[in-house]
Amino acid sequence: MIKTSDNTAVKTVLGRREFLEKFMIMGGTLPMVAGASWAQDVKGAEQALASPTLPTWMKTPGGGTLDYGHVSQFEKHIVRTKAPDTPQTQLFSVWHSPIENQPGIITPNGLHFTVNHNGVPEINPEQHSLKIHGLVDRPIKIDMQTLLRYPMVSPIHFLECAGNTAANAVSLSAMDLNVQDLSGQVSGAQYTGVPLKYLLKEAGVKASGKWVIAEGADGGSHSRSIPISKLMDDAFIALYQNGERLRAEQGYPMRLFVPGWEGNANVKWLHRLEVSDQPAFSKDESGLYSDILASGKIKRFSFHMGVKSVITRPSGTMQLPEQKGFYEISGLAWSGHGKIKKVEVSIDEGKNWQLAQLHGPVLSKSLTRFSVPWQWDGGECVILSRATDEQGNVQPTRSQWRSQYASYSFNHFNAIQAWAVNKSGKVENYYV
Ligand SMILES: Nc1nc2c(c(=O)[nH]1)N[C@H]1C(S)=C(S)[C@@H](COP(=O)(O)O)O[C@H]1N2
Ligand SMILES: [Mo]
Repeated sequence: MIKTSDNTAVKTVLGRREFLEKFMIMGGTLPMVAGASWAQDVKGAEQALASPTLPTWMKTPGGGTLDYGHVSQFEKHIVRTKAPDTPQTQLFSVWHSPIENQPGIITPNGLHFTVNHNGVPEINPEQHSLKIHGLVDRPIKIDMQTLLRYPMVSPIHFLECAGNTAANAVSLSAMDLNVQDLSGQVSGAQYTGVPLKYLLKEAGVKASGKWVIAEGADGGSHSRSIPISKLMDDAFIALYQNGERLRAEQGYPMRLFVPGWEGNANVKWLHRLEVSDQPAFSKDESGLYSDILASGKIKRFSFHMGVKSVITRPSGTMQLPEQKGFYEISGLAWSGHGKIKKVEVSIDEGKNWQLAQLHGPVLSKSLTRFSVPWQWDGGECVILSRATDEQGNVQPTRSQWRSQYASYSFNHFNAIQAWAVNKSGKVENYYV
């Protein structure tokens, strides 16, 4: 029984027996308790209702509703965690997403990974604006209210830090870490924002304008040089993430979003775009975020994030609950070059490969969920996944990747991730 708004009690639910009878007449089948007939089930259900051992939530009115909801108290242990072995301060911090607990391709905003070089500024949107100047015909300054009136797009994209999975790039032996610690600097979200081509056309880029220096309003003035061609293609000013305004950590009130490009180039707290004829070689694009080749030379401007995949279940440090039996191998694949074309999975250390199912939607520069069913025979095995994108880029092996770079270079690591499963069902990071 429930009460309607005018306080009359109405019978809205069938009695337990009525429900079960109607259900059976309609040809429904219920999951049976082993060995019990359905009549016994009904009896059992009636006894259970009368029982004093019913949980309190079945015997008492529920609580109130919050004006801004949060996760169940029983799910509060699923949180971002700090990058292991990275000296962190309030200013420089790196937090990883719990991707082993994420189904699908969208990361909840509160769990999005985050990298901040100068803390998280609290910006008052009323005092914030976007300036576009330099090699333009008409320098412009747009306040937030005006920007929010522009036409917007809402694509789904991944974002990955160039330093994601660095431990596997540089550590000589595979560290026994979980996938959050190893590869949690990647997340997926639906962004909503204003395409940059509208704004650049409004400002009128001069023929000599080839680059844009994007600067953040954080204390360290994080800045990156981006070729105009990318900004005229699919880049946008992100204002929303997963249906709400950006969180402070993600760049509120606005960030630059350059789909498929390394996290660092997606300048948060954006306040200035300076059109230039050459890149700025700012500290943020020359120091920590460069790739050192095996020859010792630096590969300049490696913007794209390469094709990559990782099995998130089962993954590092997990314990399979049964010694053998049915499991689903499930993971994430993505590429900064476009859509994922296929993901192959091996359960025998790469000797044989099978095609994984891609769960739609399969979107360009977005996380893509894949899975294969797996009947574990209880023996030791090594499981791996290998992604190929629509441009034909294939994930390299770790040794193929390593041969290109200096031993200490760690950015853009996209090699195949292997997990070893031992006889007792323990899953561990493993190099193939
Ligand atoms: N202004 C500013 N933008 C920034 C950063 C920063 O410290 N300041 N960090 C960059 C780095 S290294 C990454 S990986 C991404 C992370 O974005 P996120 O915190 O939304 O995950 O933001 C980039 N943009
Ligand atoms: Mo990053």
